[in-house]
Amino acid sequence: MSRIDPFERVRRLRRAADARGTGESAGRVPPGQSLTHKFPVLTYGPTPRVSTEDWRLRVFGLVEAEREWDWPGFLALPMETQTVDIHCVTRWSKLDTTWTGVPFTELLKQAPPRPEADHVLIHCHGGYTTNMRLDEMREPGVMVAHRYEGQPLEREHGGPARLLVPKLYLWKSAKWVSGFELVRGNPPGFWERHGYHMHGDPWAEERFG
Ligand SMILES: Nc1nc2c(c(=O)[nH]1)N[C@H]1C(S)=C(S)[C@@H](COP(=O)(O)O)O[C@H]1N2
Ligand SMILES: [Mo]
Repeated sequence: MSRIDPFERVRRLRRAADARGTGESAGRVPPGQSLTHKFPVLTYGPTPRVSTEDWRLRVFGLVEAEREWDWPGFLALPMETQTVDIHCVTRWSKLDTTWTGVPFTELLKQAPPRPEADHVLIHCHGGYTTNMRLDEMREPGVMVAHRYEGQPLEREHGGPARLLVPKLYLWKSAKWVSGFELVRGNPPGFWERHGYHMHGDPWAEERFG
């Protein structure tokens, strides 16, 4: 016989249904993922320490004109705030996370890609890299985020600023981002060289290459 009171039992069943994506979160949890209300930190290697004084962001490679922003210059760019679900390949998903940042398309306006460019290799302080298709980098929602839930982005989550690519697994959302290199061809980034999928769509479970 269960000693759990019936209301607690219902709450537990609801939470379990949510974690499977069958409750209120139905249709929002990709296959093989579970919901978390925490915000786990996943970093390979040491956590870089980047002051806003030293911070720079470059767009370079196959562009008509290279551009570099310092922190005040970056903050002067047009900003957006969006609420999105995020999905980590280690099988957690988190719903309704709110981010503020500069849409990637705003950076491209000042550093237009050359016609032959078709991918972007993303560089970070600390050496992490990841690769993206240029057409997907232009999609709404792709931003260099510097605020999370209305607060400055914490260092462990990529502060001062990180890339956010909500529709792909979170390893594409490079923390402590320092540069976008426009390239032709699709050079694998750090995790892509270590067996992760070249694309990383959570709905197609593109986990491993
Ligand atoms: N520079 C850098 N960016 C990174 C990583 C990293 O190790 N270094 N890890 C990636 C991985 S695998 C994930 S799942 C997310 C985790 O972001 P979080 O620590 O804010 O949850 O950051 C991604 N961006
Ligand atoms: Mo990850």
